[in-house]
Amino acid sequence: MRLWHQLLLALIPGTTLGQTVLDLNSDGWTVSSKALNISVPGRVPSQVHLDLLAANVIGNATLPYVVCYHGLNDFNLRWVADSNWTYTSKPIEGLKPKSKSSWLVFNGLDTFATIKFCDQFIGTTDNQFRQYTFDISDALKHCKGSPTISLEFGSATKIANDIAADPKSQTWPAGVQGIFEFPNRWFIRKEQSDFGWDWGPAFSPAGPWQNIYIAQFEGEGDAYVLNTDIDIYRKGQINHLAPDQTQPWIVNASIDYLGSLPKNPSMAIEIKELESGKLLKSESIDKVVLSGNTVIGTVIVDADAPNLWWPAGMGKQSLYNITVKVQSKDRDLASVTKRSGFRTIFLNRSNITEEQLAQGIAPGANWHFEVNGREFYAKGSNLIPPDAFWPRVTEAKMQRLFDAVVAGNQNMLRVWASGSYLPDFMYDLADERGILLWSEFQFSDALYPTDQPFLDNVAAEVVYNVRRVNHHPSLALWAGGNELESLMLPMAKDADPESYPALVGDYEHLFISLILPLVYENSRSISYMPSSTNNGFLEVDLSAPVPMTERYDNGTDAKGHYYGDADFYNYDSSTAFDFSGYPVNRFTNEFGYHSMPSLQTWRQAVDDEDLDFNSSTILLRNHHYPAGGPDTHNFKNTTKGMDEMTTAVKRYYPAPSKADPIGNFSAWCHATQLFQADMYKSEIQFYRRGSGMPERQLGALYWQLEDIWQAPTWAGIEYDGRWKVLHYTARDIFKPIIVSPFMDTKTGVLSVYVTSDLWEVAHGTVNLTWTDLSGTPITDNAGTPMTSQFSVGALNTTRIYETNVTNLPLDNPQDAILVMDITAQGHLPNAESKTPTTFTHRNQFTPAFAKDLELRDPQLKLSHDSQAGTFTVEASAVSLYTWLDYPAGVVGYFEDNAFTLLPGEKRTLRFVVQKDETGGKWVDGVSVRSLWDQTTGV
Ligand code: BMA
Repeated sequence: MRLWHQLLLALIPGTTLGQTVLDLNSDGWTVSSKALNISVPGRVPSQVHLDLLAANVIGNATLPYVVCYHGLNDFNLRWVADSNWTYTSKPIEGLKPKSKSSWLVFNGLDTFATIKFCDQFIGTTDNQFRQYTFDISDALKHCKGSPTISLEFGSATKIANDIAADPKSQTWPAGVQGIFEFPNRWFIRKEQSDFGWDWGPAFSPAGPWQNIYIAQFEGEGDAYVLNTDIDIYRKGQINHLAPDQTQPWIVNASIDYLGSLPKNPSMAIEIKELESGKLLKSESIDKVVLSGNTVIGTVIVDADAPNLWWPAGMGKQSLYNITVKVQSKDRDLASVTKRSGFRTIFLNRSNITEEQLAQGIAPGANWHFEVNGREFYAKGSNLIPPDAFWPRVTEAKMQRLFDAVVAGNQNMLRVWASGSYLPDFMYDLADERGILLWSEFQFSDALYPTDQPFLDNVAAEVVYNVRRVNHHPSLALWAGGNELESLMLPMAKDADPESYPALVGDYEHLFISLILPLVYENSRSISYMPSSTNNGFLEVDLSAPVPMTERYDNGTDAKGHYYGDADFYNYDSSTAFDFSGYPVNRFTNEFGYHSMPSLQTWRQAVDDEDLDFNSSTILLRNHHYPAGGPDTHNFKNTTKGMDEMTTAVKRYYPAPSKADPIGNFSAWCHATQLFQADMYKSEIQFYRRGSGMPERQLGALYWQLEDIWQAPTWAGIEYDGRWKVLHYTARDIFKPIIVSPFMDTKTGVLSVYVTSDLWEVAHGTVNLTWTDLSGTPITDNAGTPMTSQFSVGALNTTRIYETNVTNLPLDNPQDAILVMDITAQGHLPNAESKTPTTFTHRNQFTPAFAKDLELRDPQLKLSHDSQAGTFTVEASAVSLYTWLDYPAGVVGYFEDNAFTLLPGEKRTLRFVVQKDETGGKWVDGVSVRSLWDQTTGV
């Protein structure tokens, strides 16, 4: 049973001074719907579904995974989204009735709320992403009885439909707007994927999803800090130009407050290194700028004084605490401490220079990131909302996720447009771990309205969020939205060529004329581009009505010119491994293919009798392809997506056909993951090789890092943190130095490349070993040199071997494997030690696809050393995709997985435990299998 506490009204110490702040975040609220005759205990922050769940109205709260996500609840719980709900507080104690002024502060209401205080109307909200404040001084004076707050949330699904039905509302050419489940999401400023996406459910939650406070003021000098923008940049820095690394740092602190400050306040800024506690700067500023309810002060820090913040793998993540105090006559009026760091991060989209041309870089424009003036290879993936209900996203879970990102050798995540702006704690976790967060405004796969109220609403959202997260060194970029230039505008052009110029005009109005200046005004440190995938810009003129002239497709058509980043999906699996079809560009920010989650994960949400590829539950939980509307039974679309997975498996891998239905289901799920992982690997190694090709390709972010629920999706990490084959494979192919085979299927030419993203030359040895699948060496190593030396340049690639496979003396290409092992010495960027690091990598090539290989039983042996906490695997024949599995109840990852093991080798590995609910018993459930087992056994 859940205990309901009294509404706890705490005084918040520390950050704000001279006023009373009541914290209304607690249990003790009520959630009710008159129409449905439901009234249950609620809390803040929360959402209706979560409170209904806690009260066992929509499931059993003691079964954490079953809740909300069980079976077909995506459809069955639509009545929650389609209803209106009211959150009512208990009587609020601790308010000072005689305060000069009193304000309600909402850090986030989802989405359409009518606010009442003491039963008196206070105001309304219509944007999930904004912070709202309301003056309740009068209402408090007229309050009869004990004060209470009520928040009446209207149904977002219905309101969106009502707006769409209004004849005054904007319309767009048919077929352009991306509809997943609930329609009309583009009219409202709510997480767009709440209305369904091709990887997620459509719950459209409502509620006070962020904190609520009441601030009371007694007079001049009382200030409550609403938001703080700390902008650290090199003197003279301009967002779209490369910063000059010799310039001193400007630290610009700007505080938005409620209340009132005296006419000439001063400011004190103190900057201390987090690790050493060393004071970097302490300065009092007499000349602060007061503008509206914002107070601004600036200090200068010597160019080389701070230790720089670097992304993971490129150096340390040095952090500083910056304390900003607003003072008057030595009295502190407001004080804020933010943890920040010194770095420049710049998206270089400038034209290719003569010097670059001379280096062999193809003409066009750059499209890559530079941190502290250094270009680097961006390795990573796309982050989607980690849950359909943000209030239950815990810091512990996000720690595990971000630890997996770093363990996965990733240094950048694209925070995809159309989830939510990330909470500060996630940027904090990224700051600590060195994960760059390419962040986006929440617009995706649609064209958006441009009426003035909509623009004003967006402007407030943009300003609040840009200022809120600007101090985080992990913040890498702002992008206007997802696929707007690469997909939506071309679709609009096809659908309605006549209205196309007007539609481009609308697009530029919102994403360039409105948003760009708002980003630039609030951040000198971050680059902005209007759309996630683009061909860069022709010109930036900040005084022009459209300050950034996008290139769109106005590049030079001549072959060999490159301008932008690419987004690439191809669901025709027959060409999955044909790299001649992969995009050649400067950066790839999305690519992928979907796969099934593991059996353990399915079981968190689906009953055993439904664990079948053709069960309605499994089919309808697959949203690729999406239903395309509120129809809950679009089997046609979902079957198409399921077929893509099974067809891919059948094309390349041994198709499981096990007697035990669950065993068979599980093996099939695993097979879809093998294909997915291999396909991503094939692409990632191609893109990385491009760093040394004329396109000078400097980034690969695959779609998608993690899951929002248990379903077939593009994710590499399942809902509760379990790694799919993909995350292990990506980890392997994102290592700093890799060896990779490139087989041209048309000519039979096989080239082997070593690619490095270190910033210095590395030297090493490669061993190329041909064996048959029992592990017996092939005579004369099939004419291939066993070993050779190589050097690979900084951020470059080198071909170390080339042959024509059709000419190789192989008796039986279906019984042959080329194992490539490299060992190299090199220095990691900014490494503290002068001793070089040793890098190793193994890759393999088989002339035949896995399904045609003459596999032998590797008779895998697994042993566990409980003292050392390690697992050891041995094989008696070549073991492909050697897979260590672990039971439900524990979250973590093996140090390696899905690897090739040769007979005679021993792999000893640890399982990194991130969370254990089994009391250590999980070790007994660890098992090992390989490709061989896909078709054998139960
Ligand atoms: C791109 C993304 C997402 C989508 C994914 C998979 O379109 O930007 O919108 O979920 O591909 O289809």
